[in-house]
Amino acid sequence: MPIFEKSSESSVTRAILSEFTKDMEEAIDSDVIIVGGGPSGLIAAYDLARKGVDVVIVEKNNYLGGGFWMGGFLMNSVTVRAPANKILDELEIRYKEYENGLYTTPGPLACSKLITAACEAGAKVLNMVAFDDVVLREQNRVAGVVVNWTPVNYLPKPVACVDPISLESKVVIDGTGHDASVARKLAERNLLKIPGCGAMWIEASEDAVVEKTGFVHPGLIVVGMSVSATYGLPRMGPTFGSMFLSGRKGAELALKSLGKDG
Ligand code: 48F
Repeated sequence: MPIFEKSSESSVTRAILSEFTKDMEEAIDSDVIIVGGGPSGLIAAYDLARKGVDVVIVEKNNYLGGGFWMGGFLMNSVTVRAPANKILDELEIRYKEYENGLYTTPGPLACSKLITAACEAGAKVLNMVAFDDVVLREQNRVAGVVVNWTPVNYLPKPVACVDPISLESKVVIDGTGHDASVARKLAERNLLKIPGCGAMWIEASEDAVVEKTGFVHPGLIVVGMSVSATYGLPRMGPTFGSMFLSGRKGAELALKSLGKDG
């Protein structure tokens, strides 16, 4: 007596393909595209999706979480400074106080719970999909992204001529971390200047990243470390409170521009 229900190779392949086709069709037009599924992008996705916004995360890796799986130097504990621990409370992620206002939580636990929160809230995910370029409309407003399969970037030259496709959205959020990939594309076209991150200074950088989070160009919001790269702010290393608060602020600004903040 077999343990599992009867099925076949063709049914399994069809099941995957039909779901993929549906997911892809839904991602073609959305309210908000978030490029990069690190901690700042995930918080933005979580906040937007639970407010009923149609949100798509474009992530070049086959996993979400970015740098949030580890706390630096391949050590698992990630740190968060007050008041961002309130977001850990909200997501029911357990943590410990190390010293006044400085908290630690295991990266694998915190990261997987944040991913779960964003996905459960309804954020759609396209993984192994790399941002390649922006869609620009009148007055150079960012109106979407041009994407390709991540592996295409690693093909040998003779077979690398695979055209990308485009996805449209009302707002794009750059959550690509230090790369600031979306903002950098605008810089390539002389529409922005990107100085890159400054040297390490945790104390100053976390406040500055949250303060500067916002629209850098019509249609484009920067969150997380892409804010730092875009404005030349100091880097902060393995502490994540400002990634949460920046992602949350980015979501609020997106909601406002969509007229859904009421
Ligand atoms: O780097 P990442 O975790 O960005 P973040 O949300 O958080 C930064 C912290 O992890 C840490 C720090 C402060 O605490 O210094 O570094 O700002 O996540 C960025 C995500 O974007 C994806 C990348 O794989 C990662 O998951 N990404 C980067 N470039 C692209 C991209 C691209 N061109 N297309 C799609 N995804």
